Amino acid sequence: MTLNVAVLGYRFMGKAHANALARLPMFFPDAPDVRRHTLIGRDEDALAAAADRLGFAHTATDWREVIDDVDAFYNLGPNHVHAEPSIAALEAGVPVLCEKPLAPTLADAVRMRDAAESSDALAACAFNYRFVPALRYAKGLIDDGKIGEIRQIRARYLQDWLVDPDAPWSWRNDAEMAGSGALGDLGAHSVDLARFLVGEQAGGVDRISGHLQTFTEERPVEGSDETRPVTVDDAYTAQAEFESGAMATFEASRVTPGHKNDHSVTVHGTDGSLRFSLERLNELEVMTGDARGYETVLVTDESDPYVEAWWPPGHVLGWEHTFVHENYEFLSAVASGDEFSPSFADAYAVQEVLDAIERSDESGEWVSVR
Ligand code: SOE
Repeated sequence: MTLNVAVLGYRFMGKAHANALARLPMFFPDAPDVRRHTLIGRDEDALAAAADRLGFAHTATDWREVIDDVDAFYNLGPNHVHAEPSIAALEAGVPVLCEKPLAPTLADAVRMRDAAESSDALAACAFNYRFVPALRYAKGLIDDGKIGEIRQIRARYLQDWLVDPDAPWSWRNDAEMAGSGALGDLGAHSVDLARFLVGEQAGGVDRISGHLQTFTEERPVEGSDETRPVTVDDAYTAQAEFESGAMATFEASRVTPGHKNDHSVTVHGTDGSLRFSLERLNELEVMTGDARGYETVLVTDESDPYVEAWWPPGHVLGWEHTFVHENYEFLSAVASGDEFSPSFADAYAVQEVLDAIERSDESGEWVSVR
């Protein structure tokens, strides 16, 4: 069976997913046969060049013309174009893989969650960090009770690309298009990972207190003398309580000098701790039992669920491999009819937390997530 895939968006995420689709037949021979069918975008010239480079057979400037012709639809556009095409695809029974965060607003996320619930097609959200082997290994340790009962989670995602006040304005600085800033772009990953790692044991996030800050109020528009207002946060912090009583702190920023893509997650239980940093993604720091400190486990041996597909143990993987694993799992589920997570329901649960953080910032008080 060949799955024809249409992809909306051809920049950063378009490249990451097209690379993944191209790698599948080389490294995952049991993956369904996939055809990069149509690349969708608005600028015809740029689109044609991207389709050529990324290996797509066709291009289209309107997603409506494509959805009925394909077996899966990837929505990799800016956040404000997540809802309408994804809902239309699900209504047509076409499986969707949508980039994160699910939507710019909770209201859009509700519509997307509902469309997914009423459709027989798979609705997946592309939280690629769930497919880092070290984090899958960490989840296995937590589920096996190796660190005991979960008490504390700390997730921090720091970048620096907006430190310079003259860094150009983009849709990511606009509340209408992006929803929020560091919160939705980066915080969504942290909240999803916390749910992935400890959700089974700790339940959902119950209540939260959050704070958002914008340090640069306007930014220059590239290629003109104009400036535009920044209507999203540059950074956020939050403290949360899970249903089990476990405590979490979340933090993200796009204005932290010296941090390029520094996502770190620490989990403490009654019997041990786990520590992960995206900057050392082949490793997991593990402290269990009577050990007096963390041991660094190189997750490129039999503990890596994808090791067979790649290189001999010890030959490290990178950021792009997370997309290959994600595409492998998603398309395999499309072909087999199996479940896939993270689903739209998972992404909606993340969106509820993001929304609660904004509500808390506005009210200056702790708020309940539901
Ligand atoms: C930009 O901040 C960005 O590309 C995010 O949008 C991604 O989700 C993250 O993985 C890397 O940084």
